[in-house]
Amino acid sequence: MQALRIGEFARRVGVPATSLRAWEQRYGLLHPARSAGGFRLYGEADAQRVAVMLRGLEQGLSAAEAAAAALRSAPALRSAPASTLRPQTGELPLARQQLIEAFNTYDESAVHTVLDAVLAAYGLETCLTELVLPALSAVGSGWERGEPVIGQEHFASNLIRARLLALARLWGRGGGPLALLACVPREQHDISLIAFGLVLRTYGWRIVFLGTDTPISTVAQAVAVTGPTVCVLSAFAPALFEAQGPALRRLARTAPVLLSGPGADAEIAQRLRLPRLGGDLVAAARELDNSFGPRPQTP
Ligand code: B12
Repeated sequence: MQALRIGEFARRVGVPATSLRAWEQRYGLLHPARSAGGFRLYGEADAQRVAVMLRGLEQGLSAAEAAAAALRSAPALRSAPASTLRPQTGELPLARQQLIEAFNTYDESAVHTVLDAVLAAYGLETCLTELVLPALSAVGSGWERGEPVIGQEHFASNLIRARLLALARLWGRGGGPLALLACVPREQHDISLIAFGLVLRTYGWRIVFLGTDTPISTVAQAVAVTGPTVCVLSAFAPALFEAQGPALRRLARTAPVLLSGPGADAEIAQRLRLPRLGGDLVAAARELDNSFGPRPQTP
């Protein structure tokens, strides 16, 4: 996220500028840089501390307690035993190991501690791409090898899903372009779609999220009501898109429809004559913003 003035930053994080200023003055929650003209500029680390603060408030903490938790979250990872920490590049692999270990031992508070620390220290994109999604896939790969990890995998995915949706609070607010996100019928994997929405949000987009296993008729109804800039549909297997071919073609007459997720391969996109968002989800969010996002005004 680029450095932002208070108004735009407030819009991005979904908190009024007056509250942000109060949190900065009272608790030192925000650490703005200064522009050449002396304006305060807020960045990703500030946004993450606000996210941790909001989570604390939602859990019923007082503002002072939530701010303290947000400020504590950054050093938490660094306070791991020195023998197990390598500076800089070693920190994220270690955090990943800690997270997988926390999943495997059903240790909920350890999961939150690692997530809070990495979110505050590295920001959202890195937390998603270097920590959360690889750790989820690693838990899943034990399942692939026939190891008894279904309990751990359910535990991990429920916790992660809840954490990501907490960060998504008010992601529909603001004045940016609107993305309608849904998983196609019979698709239960929505965590990566939520992650995609969170990254897109950092570009100033608004999100309407319909979640797993959504009938295309329901998507069409939501398109009619919300008039999205784009409609991004996700599936982990191409067959799930294939099964909805005619309905997807009809939907594409009402809004730009993009196929996404591991099931959105080039072949199915060509067969259905619909564009797809390829690659990893951070690159996909950037690509979408480049193609459909607001253009700077030319004088
Ligand atoms: C968590 C999980 C679940 C959870 C989902 C929770 C949720 N709400 O999302 C639950 C328990 C519901 C589940 C259920 C099932 N699952 Co599951 N699940 C997983 C697991 C462990 C993680 C999935 C995940 O989010 N990965 C993180 C993603 C982001 O990683 P990725 O695939 O590398 O994605 C990259 C790109 O493809 C792209 N991308 C991915 N998604 C998106 C979305 C957008 C918008 C964009 C732009 C890009 C993008 O970005 C990523 C890189 O940045 C995987 C294991 C794995 N290796 O992934 C299995 C896995 C996906 N599941 C699998 C299976 C088989 C199932 C079940 C059928 C199991 C069963 N017998 O019941 C069911 C039913 C699924 C259904 N009908 O939809 C298989 C899929 C095989 C396949 N290709 O069809 C996997 C790979 C495990 C395996 N090897 O067996 N699962």
